[in-house]
Amino acid sequence: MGRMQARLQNLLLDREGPLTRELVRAPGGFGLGQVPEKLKPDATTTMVCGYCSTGCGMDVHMKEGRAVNLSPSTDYAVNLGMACPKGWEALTPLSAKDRATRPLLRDKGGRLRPVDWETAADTFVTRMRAIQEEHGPESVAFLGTGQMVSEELALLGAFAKFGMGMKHGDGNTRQCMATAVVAYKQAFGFDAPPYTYKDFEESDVLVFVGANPCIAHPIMWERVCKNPHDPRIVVLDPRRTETAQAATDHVPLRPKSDLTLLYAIAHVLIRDGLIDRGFLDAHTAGFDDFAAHVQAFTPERAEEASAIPAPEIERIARLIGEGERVSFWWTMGVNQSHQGVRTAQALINLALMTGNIGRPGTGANSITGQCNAMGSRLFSNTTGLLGGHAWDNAEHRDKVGRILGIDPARMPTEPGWAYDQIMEGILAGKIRGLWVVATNTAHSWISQDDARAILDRLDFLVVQDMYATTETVEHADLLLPAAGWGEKEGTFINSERRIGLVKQVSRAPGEALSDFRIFKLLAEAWGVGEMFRRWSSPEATFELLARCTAGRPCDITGIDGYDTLDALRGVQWPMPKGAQVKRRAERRLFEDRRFHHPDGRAKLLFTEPEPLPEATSEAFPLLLLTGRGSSAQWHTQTRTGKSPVLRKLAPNVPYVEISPRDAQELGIEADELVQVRSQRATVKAKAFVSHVVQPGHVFMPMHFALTNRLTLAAFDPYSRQPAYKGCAVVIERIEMGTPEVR
Ligand SMILES: Nc1nc2c(c(=O)[nH]1)N[C@H]1C(S)=C(S)[C@@H](COP(=O)(O)OP(=O)(O)OC[C@H]3O[C@@H](n4cnc5c(=O)[nH]c(N)nc54)[C@H](O)[C@@H]3O)O[C@H]1N2
Ligand SMILES: Nc1nc2c(c(=O)[nH]1)N[C@H]1C(S)=C(S)[C@@H](COP(=O)(O)OP(=O)(O)OC[C@H]3O[C@@H](n4cnc5c(=O)[nH]c(N)nc54)[C@H](O)[C@@H]3O)O[C@H]1N2
Ligand code: SF4
Ligand SMILES: [Mo]
Repeated sequence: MGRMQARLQNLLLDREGPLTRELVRAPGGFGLGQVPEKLKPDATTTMVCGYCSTGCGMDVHMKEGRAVNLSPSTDYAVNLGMACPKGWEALTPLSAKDRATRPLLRDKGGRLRPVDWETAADTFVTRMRAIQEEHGPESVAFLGTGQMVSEELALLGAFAKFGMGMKHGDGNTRQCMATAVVAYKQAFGFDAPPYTYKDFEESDVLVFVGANPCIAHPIMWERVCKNPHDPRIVVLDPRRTETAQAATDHVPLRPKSDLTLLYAIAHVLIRDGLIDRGFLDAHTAGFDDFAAHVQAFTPERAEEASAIPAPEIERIARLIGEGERVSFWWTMGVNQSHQGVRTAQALINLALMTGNIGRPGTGANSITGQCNAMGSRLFSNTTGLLGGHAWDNAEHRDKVGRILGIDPARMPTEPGWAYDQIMEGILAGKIRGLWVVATNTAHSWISQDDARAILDRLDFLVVQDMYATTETVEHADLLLPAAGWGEKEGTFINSERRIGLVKQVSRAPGEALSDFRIFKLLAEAWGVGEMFRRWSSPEATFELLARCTAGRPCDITGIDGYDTLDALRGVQWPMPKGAQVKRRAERRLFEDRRFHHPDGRAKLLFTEPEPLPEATSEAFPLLLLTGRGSSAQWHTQTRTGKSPVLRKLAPNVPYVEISPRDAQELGIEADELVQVRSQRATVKAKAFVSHVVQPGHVFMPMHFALTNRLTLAAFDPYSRQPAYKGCAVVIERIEMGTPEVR
């Protein structure tokens, strides 16, 4: 038996019975510590949820070594005994019938056929290598995710870039958080969301911009509801969302007019002396230029842009200026915009101008999306070198190289391409091989007809997923079957920077392997297994990653292993060596008012607002907004779609929300099937006639693949995040003789 075969056999043997210590240590074995032996067969264990970035703690109840049920933890600082429907139903999707259980390889006839892991690994290596040999090492790329544990993200990024010699790799975090990352880096000197969830309870004014936490972060919203200060809750959203309905003040601004409106608020604050000059002088840079810039942004000018009356803008400005503890929260209504970074920074500026940072109940706070978007920001090796380092810094490369035992000469010296550049690279024939891990590009990427055509141009597409039926798998040449949340261990970082533990409470079906094991296997097959010896298990990897953070703002060298995370009930970064952190502690950043730029000051940044990339016109008179439809649906629904309970809690057919006035003008009845057309595509959806959307706007949830057939590929210039919210469409009745939608 060859060496490779022996390793593979060990790998698969592990899956049959409980993994013994002997097997872990066996020569040639992967040496991956496994959790089941740690778990008592009928005990209850604790871990964090694998959907959204809230990061709720769950008590998972085991019977005969397998999870049978779960309930939200009452002693976890995040959720205090609460969970949303997805969390309660988190185990169900694991036993779905369409789980990927064996590697599948597309044959000459175009059909995906089962192969063994050895063939899969061999094919991966042979095909990727052949492409690199013909077109250069940079002709293969990867797309990762914010939905794997940090240990896996890091191993993927390290193997791809240091082992395989890839230069370009990005992830779905680009679709989601890139804007916040850039906004924070430029303003604070480091990607540092400053808040703790306790701030939801401690504010007396909360300003939510382009965020719908009632649906997207229901347990964060529960924390808002626990606020004892009878707070003012201001919601800036073109739609009258569930959150807007529950707020004290809804500002239904025109889409993407936020920038102008926020500048007008700054204008009023300065004009009326409602700013904290002492704070600005001592801890910030750029205020005078900013003040000069917003001089021209009168409430009247903002009224014209936003359709919010000037006196109302003045009123909101005063609420902010006169509040004691004001917090600003933003999500995708800001990030997914052609001017997202500067809009986020306009919010940061408001917090800085009013001294609302580093104190309880304050902050310029970006709410993250996926369970481990924050982990991907620190450890994915995409935009930055792992552990909060920079590619173009030789000292950083040396330090990380030393800790990992990897030659820094193997490290790229600049960031690779962003997601959209990788897609463009495929179109230009520069990228020929792509490895997509835990994201569903053919559903979620913007302007999807183009996206699918682009995927089909690849010489070799590898998809690594839990399910064999995703839209992206349809385009794959090779499918690698992955274990999901609950079937492997590792750590997630939530929105408030809390590192939480994920455990194995169930066995993956068939021959599916954890992503960690798949990466180890492929590294062996590639011939660089030795390079990743130190990454012997997820926990050993965590320890390596922690060491890499030494001296960075995200320093977690004080966390000595998973047991500490468990004992403290999650830990918010930073926790440097020697730091004393209490169990269930809730900590915020910048209490010392020192930011991460060399001069310790935060920067106020600004720009001229730009028009929408695609304005409405006579032919396309309506503006399409997209986003989350319900708390029971997750993204492309590969997971939530498998739960009969969750399916009952949300509409199962594609729909478009339209205002009663527009519906009447177009002669559209409630629940009628209509045609939605953009310059890219025409799709059919049910008309939901609702006051939630304003006349002139329509909304479609992102949970159905057809929504992104309509969207326009436009991006923020600084973050390269797609502008998913705002393209021009027309809605038409389907009458006799209407041509079939293709
Ligand atoms: N149930 C559920 N929860 C989720 C997810 C899910 O799929 N399902 N996904 C998770 C992820 S990854 C993310 S990123 C978050 C997203 O969480 P959110 O950002 O809260 O959700 P969205 O619905 O995408 O967008 C929020 C709001 O932005 C508004 N908006 C659109 N354009 C504008 C604008 O120009 N200005 C302003 N002010 N508002 C605008 C929309 O009307 C929408 O109500 O949710 C996370 N939580
Ligand atoms: N129109 C529109 N489009 C949008 C958005 C919008 O608001 N409007 N929002 C954007 C945002 S914010 C986001 S975050 C993206 C999300 O877009 P995607 O990342 O494409 O969405 P998911 O459905 O979460 O895809 C995750 C994939 O990983 C698989 N998976 C889950 N767990 C694991 C695992 O542990 N290992 C492996 N290997 N696979 C796993 C799932 O089966 C699924 O196929 O969508 C973006 N697209
Ligand atoms: S709010 Fe988010 S983390 Fe909490 S249970 Fe729901 S999906 Fe899971
Ligand atoms: Mo997201």
